[in-house]
Amino acid sequence: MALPKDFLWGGAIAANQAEGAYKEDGKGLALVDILPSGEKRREALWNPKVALNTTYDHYPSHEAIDFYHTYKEDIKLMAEMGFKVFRTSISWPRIFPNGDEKEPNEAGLAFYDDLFDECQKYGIEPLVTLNHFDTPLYLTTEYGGWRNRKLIEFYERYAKVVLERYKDKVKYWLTFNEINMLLHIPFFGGGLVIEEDENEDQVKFQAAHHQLVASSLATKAAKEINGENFMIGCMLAAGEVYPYSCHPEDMMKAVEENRKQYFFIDVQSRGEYPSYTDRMFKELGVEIEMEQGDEEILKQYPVDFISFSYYSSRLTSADPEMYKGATSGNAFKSLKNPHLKASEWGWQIDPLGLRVTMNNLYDRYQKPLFIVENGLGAKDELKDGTVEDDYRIEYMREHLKEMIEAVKDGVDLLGYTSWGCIDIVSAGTGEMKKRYGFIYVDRDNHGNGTGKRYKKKSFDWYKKVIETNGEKL
Ligand code: BGP
Repeated sequence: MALPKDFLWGGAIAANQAEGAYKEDGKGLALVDILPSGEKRREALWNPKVALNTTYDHYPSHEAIDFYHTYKEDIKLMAEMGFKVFRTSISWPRIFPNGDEKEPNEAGLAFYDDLFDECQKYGIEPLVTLNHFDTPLYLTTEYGGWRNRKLIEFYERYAKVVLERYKDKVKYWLTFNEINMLLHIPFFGGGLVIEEDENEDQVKFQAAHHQLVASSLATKAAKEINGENFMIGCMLAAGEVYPYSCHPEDMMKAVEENRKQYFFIDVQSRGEYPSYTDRMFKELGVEIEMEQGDEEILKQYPVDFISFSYYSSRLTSADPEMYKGATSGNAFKSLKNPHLKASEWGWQIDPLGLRVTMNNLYDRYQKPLFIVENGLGAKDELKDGTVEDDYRIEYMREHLKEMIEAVKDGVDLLGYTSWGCIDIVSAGTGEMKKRYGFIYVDRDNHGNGTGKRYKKKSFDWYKKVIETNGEKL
């Protein structure tokens, strides 16, 4: 058997894409609660000022799939598939509605007590992300988001409250979802509204510094509260950046592009800024404002494991002419790889790229890895109470094969949680029609539908994969 017998098979969602109940039991507004779906969402994400000053006709996070009320039914279905782990996030504004309060909202805390109890009832380990694109909106409107160092204090207070509250229920914690997304979608990643005349890289990397310090303070709190019983991980939107050609200039560009992604994990894993940042920051016109104690806290509290999302590899070229055409459909402005097929949303499909990425991450950090997102977003058709999603089974089978090859290559892998194990709202499009789940949810892009759950063909397939610990794909 290639995988360890205690391999953590499961699935992942995020509070803001599943829970709904966006103002229930004292919850405050999150960044995502002012974002519409479809094309308008793209505009709002790239220009948050639009979102802050516009009233749209629908906000997908407001009801999502109503997981806040259906979690017992949904966790039961995940237990039926044999999940060992279930990844979700805590909605920060459920605990601190504005984010800068001194005392937490008890009703918000009580909800997650019930949710984690439900997981434990089936022997399912919760894997909890502290912040998954849903920073309290007030921290943007009042403080400017993560560009403001004050957010370190507010995040540390929030982390201490939940780490203490759930210390007997949650062992696996992630500090920030896709922390490098700050570079690609700064509003999602850092609640940042960047002015035209600002040096965008300066704002983003200073915000990144604040998040890196906050991440270490959360790790410090975890170790003080629960010693070695907590596992704290960082989380990267990963996907090896390939050079478009064997021209040495393309190779050097790929080294630089990979470093820009790895930078966040380098700091959280090694506990210090890598030497290449001197030149990288100088070329970007970035000067990080450090405060007394920052370097010590980073050094003393590195993460225990490296988690990441993988949807595809990426492609870069040193030749600006190459960027005249269309790039692939994801947020990384990657060139289209002529050797790869793409999903209906233009995300290229590269299973072997997962093995490449896993080997490079493990060689670089020599810490356990955890795949916390991987899956295929598709336009599933519900027919006769099910979905014949052979395309999803094919996508996952090919990626799991390469994941197992990477383990045979010597990579230490803790677990695998497929993204969107139940249909939820897409982060990038805000739509329900981009479905990832083994479970179909009867809800459309405008929140209409019965909300009923239906097992897709992949439900029983994944159940068998887990039962055989990856032997039967
Ligand atoms: C990642 C996010 C997830 C998830 C995933 C799929 O960036 O961590 O929240 O949404 O992307 O993206 P999408 O939902 O846009 O298809």
